[in-house]
Amino acid sequence: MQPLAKALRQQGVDPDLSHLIDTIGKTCKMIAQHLIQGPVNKLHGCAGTLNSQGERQKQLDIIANDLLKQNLLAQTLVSGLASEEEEHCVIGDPKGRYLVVFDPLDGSSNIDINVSVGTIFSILCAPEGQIDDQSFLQRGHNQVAAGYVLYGPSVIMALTTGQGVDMYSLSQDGNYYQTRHQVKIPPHTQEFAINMSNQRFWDTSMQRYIAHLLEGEQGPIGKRFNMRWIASMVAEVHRILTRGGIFMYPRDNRDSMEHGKLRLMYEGNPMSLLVEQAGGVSSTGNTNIVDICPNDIHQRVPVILGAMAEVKRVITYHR
Ligand code: P6P
Repeated sequence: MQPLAKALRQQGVDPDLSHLIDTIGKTCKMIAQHLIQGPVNKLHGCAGTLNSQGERQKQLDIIANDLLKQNLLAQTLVSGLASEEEEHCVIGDPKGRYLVVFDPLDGSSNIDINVSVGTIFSILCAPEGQIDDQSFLQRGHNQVAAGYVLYGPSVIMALTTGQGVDMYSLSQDGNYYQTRHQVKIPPHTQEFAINMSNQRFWDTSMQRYIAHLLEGEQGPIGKRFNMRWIASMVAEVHRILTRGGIFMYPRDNRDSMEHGKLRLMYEGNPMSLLVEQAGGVSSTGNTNIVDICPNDIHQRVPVILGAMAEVKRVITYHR
């Protein structure tokens, strides 16, 4: 098995981009250590603060965010970063080539119950001139790299630089080693992930699709489905990249959910690039997520991603 740096070199990835990805990987090792030590160091629970979107912050949300900011801003490669935990972008080195967008600890409601959480990252090229929030408003297919680090029984990075998806597992020697190469999502599936408790709020198109899906062999879809819901997008996407499936977080008719719950820039786009690079599809139900022209770094987006044939079926229900 080859280490991350060697694998990126062999793929001909720009050395600066490789160095930036390595920095993210090293920072996620630090985050993993804080997660392991969480209970002993009394780092579980809320910090008593709200993030810029009024969401209660866990102590480990803040620690993960601070570690990523500190290590990325120490790089001359980074001209700016944006984070779920920061209202506006944070300016880096004016000569930096890259912008980094991240959700430092996705699924953090799972921390206190010791269920998998993850760091999601997206790397864009920095435009010329002074960096501000507008600089980040680039379509998902502009990403030069995207990935996540899943903190589960193993610490695993899934990464794409536009040449397919590879997975790297953290070893005791502190290095990430390639354990999956050119991951592919099977086009068909019998496993779906959605928060069923929101069923009464969905659009009728989503209600009809899920109703048909639950009718199993006797229904119009004609096959039985199994269900999973981990409430951690990183874990759901990792399952889909590993064994297939479809994940949905649709919009619904509640006030704050007209565009869904998940964030385009640091959840929707990086996960959509990974899924598309692995042969899957990622859609709002009406348009490919990576084609959306963003208008705000924290905008929300409905997400339907995974097995190509199943996502395309959901899209037909939206028409
Ligand atoms: P719900 C975690 O808070 C997250 O942003 C995603 O990781 C996850 O898929 C979703 O929200 C879970 O949402 O409404 O089921 O708690």
